[in-house]
Amino acid sequence: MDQLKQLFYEKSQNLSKEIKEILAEHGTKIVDDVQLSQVYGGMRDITSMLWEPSLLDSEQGIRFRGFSIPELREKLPRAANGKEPLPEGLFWLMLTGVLPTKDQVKWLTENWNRRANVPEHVFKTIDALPIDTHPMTQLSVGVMAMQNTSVFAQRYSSGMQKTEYWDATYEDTMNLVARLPRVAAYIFRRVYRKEDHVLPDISLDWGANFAHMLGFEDEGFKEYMRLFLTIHADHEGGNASAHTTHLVGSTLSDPYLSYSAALNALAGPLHGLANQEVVRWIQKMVETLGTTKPTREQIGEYVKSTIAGGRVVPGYGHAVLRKPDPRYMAQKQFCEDNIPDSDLVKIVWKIFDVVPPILSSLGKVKNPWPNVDAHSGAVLIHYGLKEYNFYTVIFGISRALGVLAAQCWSRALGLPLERPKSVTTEWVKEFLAKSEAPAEEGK
Ligand code: HAX
Repeated sequence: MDQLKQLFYEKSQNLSKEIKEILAEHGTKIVDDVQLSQVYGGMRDITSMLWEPSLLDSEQGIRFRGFSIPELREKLPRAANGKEPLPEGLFWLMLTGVLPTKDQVKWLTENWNRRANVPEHVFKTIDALPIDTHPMTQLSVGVMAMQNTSVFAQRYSSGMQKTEYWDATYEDTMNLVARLPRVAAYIFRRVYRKEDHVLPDISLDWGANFAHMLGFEDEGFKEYMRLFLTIHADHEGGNASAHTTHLVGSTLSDPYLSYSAALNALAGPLHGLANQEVVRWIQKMVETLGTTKPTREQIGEYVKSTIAGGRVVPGYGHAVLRKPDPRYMAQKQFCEDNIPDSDLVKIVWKIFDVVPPILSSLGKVKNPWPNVDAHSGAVLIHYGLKEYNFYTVIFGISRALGVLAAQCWSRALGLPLERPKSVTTEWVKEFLAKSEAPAEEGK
């Protein structure tokens, strides 16, 4: 058994035992109550699922196994001469709850490099799609095309025992994460670089190799890619891509099937597609205003016209957060340190000055602050990756780390099929009539 698998096995066995004890003693404790407005309101905030890799606080933002993003940027191992964390280290942390050493991260990079071979039929499947198919759809199809190699599916059909599910899920997770950058880069070069593909360089870490296969050799871009792939990896379990992975995986669909489903959720404009929408929106603003250096007043008028047109301001607002997203702030800091003079980045910062008061003045927006997607596009454009339809793919590659680590935990803990209760409005009316009846009778 490899060292990461061994550590994960020990940790998950211990937690499994602890959970049994917790449930035996406290299984009937009430952790939440549900209001009718939440039933109609996208189940917002209902405490109802388990997700080990990370936890979101509405004020402080995401914590991965207790570590905030600034702490991770300080504590996780880095590349030689690099300042940003290696995403491999975050995966180790999410899977085991333990910060890895530099040597452990090196081992993981090498392990993924050994697993990274993508079967030829996957490329042929992608090639069969029309070139104008959205890159997120191409990635989802590419992942589905790899499903025939699922260790979980193969072992399940040969009668695998329940106690072995975690092992097969771990193998699929490691193989899939290792292969994803190659598949994503293939799609990028196919669509935007006339099929001039770049082979992997196994001397590089996971993030830098991805940048290399996309065709970007700039060290600044490689550092940003490591940061990007770290901060987008997980956002607890209730967001659409994570929850989709959890739901689909709970039927014992293997990691390829569940993660492909997650990509389809991430591809929605209210979720991951927002990063491409932000850039499209800024470019339209620059075009409409006729300047790459708009004033705050000009930006304010443009924001108001977006809202008056019945559209949302992309990159702003969040279902849980009530403060500026620490993932936005990490990117802002990266830009202040590395590319403070980019015109586009400066526009992103001016938008931050202008949008929150306007959204607050509407009186209905619960969080007027920027989220992660408000910043990333401007940085990618600065380094030359201008093809914004590809941005959500990069988000998707990162998100694999969190949702698949969580899937390993779900299978190790033996979590069951997910099946919440739904109701009809007819049911609601009857429920209200019954709950109001005693008070009426008492009059
Ligand atoms: N611009 C304009 N109006 C906004 C808004 C924004 N950025 N954010 C919220 N609102 C509006 C909502 O549309 C809603 O209006 P109606 O009642 O008229 O329908 C009202 O304010 C209340 O919404 P909310 O409770 O504050 O927000 P939700 O939890 O319902 O939705 C969203 C959260 C992120 C979907 C929302 O803020 C939004 O649409 N933002 C823009 C898109 C975006 O940036 N998405 C990425 C989010 C982060 C993420 O998942 N990344 O992957």
